Amino acid sequence: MSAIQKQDSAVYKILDSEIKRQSEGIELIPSENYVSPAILEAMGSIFTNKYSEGYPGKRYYGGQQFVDQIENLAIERAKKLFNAEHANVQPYSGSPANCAVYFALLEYKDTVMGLKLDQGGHITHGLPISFSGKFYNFVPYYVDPKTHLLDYEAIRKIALECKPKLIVAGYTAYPRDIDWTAFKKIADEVNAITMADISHIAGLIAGKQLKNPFDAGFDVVTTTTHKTLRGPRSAIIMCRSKYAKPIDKAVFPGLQGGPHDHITAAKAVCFGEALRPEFQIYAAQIIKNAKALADALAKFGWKLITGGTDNHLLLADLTVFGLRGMEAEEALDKAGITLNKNTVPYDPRGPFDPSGIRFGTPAVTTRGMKEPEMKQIAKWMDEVVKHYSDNSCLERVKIEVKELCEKFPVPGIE
Ligand code: DSN
Repeated sequence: MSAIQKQDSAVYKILDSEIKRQSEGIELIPSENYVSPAILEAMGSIFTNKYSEGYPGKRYYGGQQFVDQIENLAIERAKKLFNAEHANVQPYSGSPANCAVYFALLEYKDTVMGLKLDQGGHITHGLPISFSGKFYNFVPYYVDPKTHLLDYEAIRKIALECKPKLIVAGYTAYPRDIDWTAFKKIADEVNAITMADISHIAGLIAGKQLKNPFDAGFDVVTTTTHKTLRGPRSAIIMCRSKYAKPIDKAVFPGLQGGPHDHITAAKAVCFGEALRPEFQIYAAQIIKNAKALADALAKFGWKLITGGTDNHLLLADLTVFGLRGMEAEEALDKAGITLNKNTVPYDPRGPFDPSGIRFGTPAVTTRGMKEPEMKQIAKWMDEVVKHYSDNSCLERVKIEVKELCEKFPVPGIE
């Protein structure tokens, strides 16, 4: 960072503080991770200087010899990683990727099914004030009110009634495995297109720890690349060949102009990393760590939604301890532990001040932390939550957190 330091002290100062925050604290936001130095280099590379509207071999600017190579490499690696017939690596991020799929395969006001946002869906899965809810007739499905698990029979009944053109499966706060085959069966009964948004669990699928929706016959799979997949902040769309043309057309020129070629380069590096056998060990450890965290918190009397986890994330209802998600998030932040407040299924409170918190293990696992560290983190979380207004407790935990973090450096931070 010597160039920034020399040229722009205001930016340097802020960046330096963020480096300190990331290295001295425990990151439990389940959608965050630390990229490798190679991915950081690709994101900061001279590919950022290039414009390349179009696709490899058919561009609207000159000088594409090497951009075409990098985009083709990213495409081939993505296809191999997820066993996909077609991949588009140009979407800027998850919401634009989902938007492109709808734009390609639906007409205005077509019926679509998605899990209700406050039960673990996503804004692009039909939130009424987002483009998805405004342009399409989203019919929500729900988790079971008692078990908080997906109830496939109840989902089937809604599908038979509303006859959706497309069904979205894939979640931001669902701690359990997804039965892709059950979704595909429901969709086939009503002749609907199947779309999996695997943004949260892409790394666990690529690392062969969770099932791949394409193996169950899904038509379209979207994913961000920066969560468990541990790549740059971006997204890709994969699909069966028969949907390739409309989806490519929807991405460019339908919704986007020039792709971000430096990010495409970083996606190629990310997919290369995820294709290595070590990545499977990483993905397995994410789940082992999440389960260890769940077990330890359950012993402290925590109310975990669905009782635990099959993946990288956990959701806890904190009202049993007499505090709200926001209070817990703030207290844990002061103690050097970052996570996010989150609604729990059938939450009587709203999304800005919900009953729960959401947390997970992708980032701490990247740092090399394992089950013993998860036990320690659970102990700190429990102490903070049960003494959230006791500043001396929060300050002591912050010091202890920093001591642990010093033993587990963040990749890319020296
Ligand atoms: N914002 C992401 C998350 O945190 O889950 C979803 O897009």
